[in-house]
Amino acid sequence: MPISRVFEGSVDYIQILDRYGTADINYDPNFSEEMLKRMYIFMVLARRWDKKNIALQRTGRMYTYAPLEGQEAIQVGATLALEKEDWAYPSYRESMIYHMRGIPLSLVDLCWKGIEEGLKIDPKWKCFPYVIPIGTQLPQAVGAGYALQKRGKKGAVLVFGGDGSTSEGEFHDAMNFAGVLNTPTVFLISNNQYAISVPRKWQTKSKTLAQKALAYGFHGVQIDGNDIFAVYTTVKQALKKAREGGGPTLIEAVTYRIGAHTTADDPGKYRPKEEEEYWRERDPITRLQIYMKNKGYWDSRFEEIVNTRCDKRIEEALKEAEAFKQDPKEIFKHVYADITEDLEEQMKECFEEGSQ
Ligand SMILES: Cc1ncc(C[n+]2csc(CCOP(=O)(O)OP(=O)(O)O)c2C)c(N)n1
Repeated sequence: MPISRVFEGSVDYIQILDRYGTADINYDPNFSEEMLKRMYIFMVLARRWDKKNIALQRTGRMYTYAPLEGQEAIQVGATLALEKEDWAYPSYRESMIYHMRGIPLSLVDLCWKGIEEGLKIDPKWKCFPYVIPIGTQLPQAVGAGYALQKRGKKGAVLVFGGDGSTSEGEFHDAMNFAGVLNTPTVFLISNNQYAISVPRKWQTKSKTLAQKALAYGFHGVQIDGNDIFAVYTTVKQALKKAREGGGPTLIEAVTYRIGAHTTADDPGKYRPKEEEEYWRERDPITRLQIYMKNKGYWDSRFEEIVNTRCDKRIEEALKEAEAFKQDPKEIFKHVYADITEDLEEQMKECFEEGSQ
């Protein structure tokens, strides 16, 4: 019986900047001082904004919020790799993408304050509002890429998801269509090890998430998601390939959610403390800081200026967001296109005199 191998595949892992802040000599992109500072400032802004939001939620000034600490390199590195003509489909944990695409931070704040206005994003920013049903943005992004392709327009689509999203049917639908139609789609999966309390090993028996691309006929690669050089370089290459008609890529960015899933979650109930310590030692901001310090681009004075400016921007945006007057009835109006009878009833009940 003749036996021949009909398929063979492998997945590479890419890390350029290690946890001690040392870049691989062969792959160091040698970014300019300006670019390194941009990367650093956006990551610091993301982290300080995140901490502020958690504090605001605790004091009732913000609704349920999805913390991003530890995952800054993915959102900042990937957004910097986008060109103007590209589209971004963020997931709910990649809030900084909106602001980096040009959307005022005050609008992002509004969105986390549960105010619909925050999700009314002008199409000029080429950034889709995030969706809460897990994975639904994936086929939408493939459709958007297909539309660009059909209309002969320039640009690629970068879509984000979590490790949990790879178990959804939408992920597989999206991957299949992207492969078959050769759409200009870059799937960036932030493997932060957990989908709420479900660990990565319960999502799939596959050794990597990246290898799932091979089954759909395109390239998959795993990267260190806490290494902004690896994120930027890999996403940049994948977007270029997509724009040039080379089709989709799946990038699995290995990272860790340092905080809770949302402000309504307590990770202490399902994660060992040592795990958090392990990942804190691999912090994306610290390693870039060491790299920049070694180049003479970072010192404590620079740090002070960055922190002060970021805090000022955060405070100004918050002031603007808090000045926004929303009719509280609005929150009942966007669940369905037309308000249903029972929602109407709930709304009345809620605003009856004397009700809390
Ligand atoms: C279709 C669907 N099922 C369940 C949920 C509830 N849910 C909200 S977040 C979440 C976990 C998602 O994990 P992952 O995709 O890894 O992203 P992460 O939150 O870790 O960034 C789940 C199950 C949902 N929002 N949508």
